[in-house]
Amino acid sequence: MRNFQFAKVECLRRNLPLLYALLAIFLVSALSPEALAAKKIIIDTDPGTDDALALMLALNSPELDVRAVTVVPGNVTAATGLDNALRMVSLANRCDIPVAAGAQHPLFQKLITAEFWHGKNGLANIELPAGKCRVDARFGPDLIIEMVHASPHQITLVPVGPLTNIALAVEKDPSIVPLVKEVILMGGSISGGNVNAAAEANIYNDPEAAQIVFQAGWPLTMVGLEVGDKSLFSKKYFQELSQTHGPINDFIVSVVKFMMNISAQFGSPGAPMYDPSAVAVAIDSSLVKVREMHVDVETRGEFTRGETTANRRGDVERNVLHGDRYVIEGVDKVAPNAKVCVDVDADRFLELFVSRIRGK
Ligand SMILES: [Ca+2]
Repeated sequence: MRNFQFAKVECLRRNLPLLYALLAIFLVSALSPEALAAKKIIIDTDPGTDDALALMLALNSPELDVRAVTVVPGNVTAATGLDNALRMVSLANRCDIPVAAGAQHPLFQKLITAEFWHGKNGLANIELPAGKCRVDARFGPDLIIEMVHASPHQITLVPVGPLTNIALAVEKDPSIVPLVKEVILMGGSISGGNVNAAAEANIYNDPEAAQIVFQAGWPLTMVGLEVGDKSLFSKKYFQELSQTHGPINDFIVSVVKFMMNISAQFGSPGAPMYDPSAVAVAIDSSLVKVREMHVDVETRGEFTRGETTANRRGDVERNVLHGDRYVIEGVDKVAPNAKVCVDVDADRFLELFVSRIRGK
C-alpha cells in the first residue's frame, strides 16, 4: 500500500511540469484575444477644457484603443475645435489616430460657443505648439460609418460634445446602428440643467441631433450631470497631480487649474469632470450606478428645450379620445432606451484619472 502511494506521489511529481503546462494552455485559451484586446472607441469632441481631460484620459488608458477623433462644433467653432484636437493629439505623439472635421453647425439652430467657460481658444488659453499631426480628409460622420462597418460590433462611440456628428452618421447610414457595440455619451441630466433650469449643455446645443441619437435603438449609456457634478476635481487631486511632470501631465495641470478657478468664482470647491466621466465609464463601468429608463429629448418646450426627459416609472397612461375628452383606459409599459448613470464612485474615478495622467 505504502509503495503504491509512493508511486502515485512520484508520478505526480514527475508530471508536475506537464500539469503546469496544461494549466497555462487552459488559462491562455480561456482568455480569448477578444477579451484581452482593448476596447475600440471613437471620440466625438468639441474641445473644450474638459474634452482635453477626456481625450488625455482615453489616450493614456490601456483598456481603450482610440481609433479616431471626430470634431463637432460646440464649446468652440468647428475650426477652432479641429485645431485644438490636432494640437492635443500631437502633444500625445499620436499622429497615427485619424482626426477628422465634422459638421459645421448644429442641425436646426445657431451654434452657441462657450469661450466664457473654456477660455478664448477653448483650451484654457494655453497655447499648445502647432500640431504636427495632419487632419484626415474624410468627413467625420463618414469616418464613423466607415469604421463601424470595418469593425462590426466592436466600436464604442464616446461622444462628449453636441450630438450633431453622431446624428448625421445615423441619418446617412442607419445600418450602422446594430453594428455599433455601444454609445457612451456625456450629456443630459435627470435632475435639472447646467445651461438653464432644464437642459445640459451638450444636449441643449443640438436637441434634434440628441433625440435622433437617443431613439436610434443602440445600447446607450447616458453619463450626465448626475456623474459630472458629483466628480469634482478638488485641491487634493490638484496637489497630487502637480507633484509629477511630463508634457501631458503639465498640460492637464494647467487646464484643471483654469477650470478650478472658474468653478471657484461660482462657489464650487472643484471643477466638475463632465467629459472625462464618459471615458471613465468606457474604461470601467463599475464606477457608476445605472438605471434603465426611456429618455426623450425635448425639442419644443418653452422652458425645457434640450431637456432629457427620463421616464423613471417605466410606464405611461393610455389616454383615449372619447367624444370631446380623453379617458384614461390603462397604463402602457415603455421600453427603456438608455442606461442612465444615477450615481458615481467619484473618488475612485478621480484617482483613476490622476493615476493615468501622472508623469505622462
Ligand atoms: Ca465637450
